[in-house]
Amino acid sequence: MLATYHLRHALAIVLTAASFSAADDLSDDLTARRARLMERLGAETMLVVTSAPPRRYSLDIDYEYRQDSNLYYLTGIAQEGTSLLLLPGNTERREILFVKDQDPAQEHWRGRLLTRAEATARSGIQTVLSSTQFDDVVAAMLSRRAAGGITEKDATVFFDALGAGRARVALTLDTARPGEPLTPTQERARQLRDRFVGFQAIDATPLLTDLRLIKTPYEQRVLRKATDISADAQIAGMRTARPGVYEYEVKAAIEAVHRGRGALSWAYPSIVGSGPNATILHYPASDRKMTAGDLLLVDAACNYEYMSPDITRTYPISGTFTNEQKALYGIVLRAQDEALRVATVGRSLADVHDKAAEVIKDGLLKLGLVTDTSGNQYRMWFTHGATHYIGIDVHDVGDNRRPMQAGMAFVIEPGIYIRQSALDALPRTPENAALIEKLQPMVRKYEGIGVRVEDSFLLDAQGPQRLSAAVPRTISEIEAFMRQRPSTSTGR
Ligand SMILES: [Mn+2]
Repeated sequence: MLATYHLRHALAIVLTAASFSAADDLSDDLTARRARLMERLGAETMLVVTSAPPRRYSLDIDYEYRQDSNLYYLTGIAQEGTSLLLLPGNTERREILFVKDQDPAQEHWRGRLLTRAEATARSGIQTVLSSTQFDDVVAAMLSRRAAGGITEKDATVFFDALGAGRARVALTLDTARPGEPLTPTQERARQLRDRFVGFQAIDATPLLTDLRLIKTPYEQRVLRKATDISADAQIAGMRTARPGVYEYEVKAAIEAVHRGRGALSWAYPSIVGSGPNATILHYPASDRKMTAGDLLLVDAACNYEYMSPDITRTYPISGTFTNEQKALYGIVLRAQDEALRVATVGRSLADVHDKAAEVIKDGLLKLGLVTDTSGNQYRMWFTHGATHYIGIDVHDVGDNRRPMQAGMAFVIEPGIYIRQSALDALPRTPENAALIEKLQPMVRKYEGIGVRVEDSFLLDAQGPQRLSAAVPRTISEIEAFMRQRPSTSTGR
């Protein structure tokens, strides 16, 4: 097994150099993804997946378009108005893609649309029809009529299943959220159930989640590239940060690298929080001028070709950690290191989180920031989970309790955030009053320090690979990097 792995690994490197991002490479991978999904859907099922709607920014301006993750996973098409039908039981046409018609007037305003040949070349789907035919073809299939080049003979298995009342229509229904309006897909399912009979509407999301959890070799290459760009961007941020510089200048330096290296955008809005802002988990503003002695917490990564890694670094902008900063940073770093040892095949992300939490609890106890490690006291200072999957979505789909397998991609991101307000918010019980009295001196000592360390990992046959290893991480690496930077703003 090991020898085979090495051979395949070596071959993959050669292929990467020769054909990375070549269209046939992507279309082959997409074709294989759909084949795996069709096998799980079964012959008596029809899958329907549609695009994300455009979102209004203000008046006649939209937000930058973001394709639906599942549609992108199955087609590689980021163009709005795209839909996919899969009919695994068909003998001829099992895959039909629907794309917007070309329209010179529209394209003059909004940019060119894919030709059908281009849609085929990218997705590997041979049958490409107009998006205006989509509803009619779905209706025909559910009425046992030929349409879109699918003959009655071709669709015999699905039509017979409809006739017998055991067909299934799979849609990405997700979880219905109580009190919230139906999503467009849930609304579509309701309409189909009202109009047609002989089938049950099922949720395709769990099947897609299973597939998306294990990254294909193609996805692994894109994720590596996305992480390389994100790591370079973090390093550009470290070069820019110094006393007198605004947080937004660091953010701009980071995002310039994302866009300058061909990423679509950020994977999530960049978090650049200095001083006390480092204790705000999703600090959005970035308008503070940094001063000597600040720690800067930067949680930023790019969306490159619909792959979203996730990296956080926390560093002293003057180049040297204070003793208090070093004490908290050391705990977080140790939590990540020890949690990483648990990140092996067969263990789960929940186990990895638990290990990180254990190390943080012990560290906080030693510093006098908790008095007891048996309960949830540490939750005052470590307020989030330490792990999540990454992929097309930065918080990618999948259950954290699942045993890990090769091909899974994830982060480990422990953090400690010391805020007086966490103590002040405790209900005023006698026990809490005693606790507050004990903790208060230490909270004062560490007040306003926020630390998070996060790396993106890919689990392969040899164990977890730290994809974001290029960014300085240990105290000595960070201090050496910050001291060796150019001393003027020319490094920006
Ligand atoms: Mn994260």
